[in-house]
Amino acid sequence: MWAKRKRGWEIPEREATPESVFHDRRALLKAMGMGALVAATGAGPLAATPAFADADPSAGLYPAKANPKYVLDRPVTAEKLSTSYNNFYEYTSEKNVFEYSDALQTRPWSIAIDGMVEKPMTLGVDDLLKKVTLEERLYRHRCVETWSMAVPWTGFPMKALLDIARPLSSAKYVRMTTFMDPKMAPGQRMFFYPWPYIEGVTMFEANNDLAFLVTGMYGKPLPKPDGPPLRLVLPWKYGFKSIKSIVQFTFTDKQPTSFWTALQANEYGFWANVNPAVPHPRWSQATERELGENTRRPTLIWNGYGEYVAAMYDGIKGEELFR
Ligand SMILES: Nc1nc2c(c(=O)[nH]1)N[C@H]1C(S)=C(S)[C@@H](COP(=O)(O)O)O[C@H]1N2
Ligand SMILES: [Mo]
Repeated sequence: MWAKRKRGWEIPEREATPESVFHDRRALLKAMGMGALVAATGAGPLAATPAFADADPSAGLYPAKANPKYVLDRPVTAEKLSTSYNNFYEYTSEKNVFEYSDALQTRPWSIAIDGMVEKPMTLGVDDLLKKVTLEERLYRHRCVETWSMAVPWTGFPMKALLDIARPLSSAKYVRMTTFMDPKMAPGQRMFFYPWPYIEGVTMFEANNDLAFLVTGMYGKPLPKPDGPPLRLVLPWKYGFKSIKSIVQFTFTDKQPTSFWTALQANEYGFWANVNPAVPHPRWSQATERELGENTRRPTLIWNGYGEYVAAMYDGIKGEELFR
């Protein structure tokens, strides 16, 4: 069984999940009618990995040209690990998302751009893809739970989305929202979570070179567990900021309250910049374990991306930048 197959980099679920929402997963899955599905998947997690072979109208855009500016200090994580050990609470609060995420239907997929913009609009993801140029970037990813990975993402700079959206100068933040559809995402029937998943960044952050809207990985469209057809990747922040399967970008002058902040504000703040010196209330952030590796590596401030991002935070006083 997946749940018993504990690998070196995993930390116990009870440590990774806020106490206030730690429920009996088995009872919950049963209540959602998923008990049988879990029990039936006896072949082991990797054997059960689906082929992600859905017809995808964007498939011809891959592989995209690599941007050589972003280099890694560690090997690229094996694709079979980064697509079978995931956080996507819309499907499950455990890591075997791939056992459920085939239910995610990524076409048709509408994206709304609204709030403080010159003209609100809704466009299909394939129309959006026609307006941007895809490129591949190697980025490190650091989850707040202390696992990490290094991935070749394909996408376009968030800046390009701002050019399409034309926000008003009064806009200070971009609030992003994941789809809401409990029929397609059984995890959204877990009523104690504040669905839908929401995240936000400042306009400065959205304009930063590193802010990347991702549509693919490993030279192919994003597999279902990783949040297709469009997700954010912010490599200097804890992974929970990198919202998946986005359906709405709202420009606003109010700091958005994210899913995790709404759930547990004392543990998950707005800024969530990676910092090894600031522990999570329930564990240290000093080191991390790459998926597939057994020894821990030191975690770097800003996840090693300080040269690109640290200056954005120079003037900010009295706020918790690292939680
Ligand atoms: N909609 C949504 N986005 C999400 C999450 C989620 O549960 N739902 N989990 C976040 C967390 S905690 C992490 S670490 C990353 C994981 O991305 P990956 O599964 O592609 O590694 O997605 C983030 N984006
Ligand atoms: Mo995470």
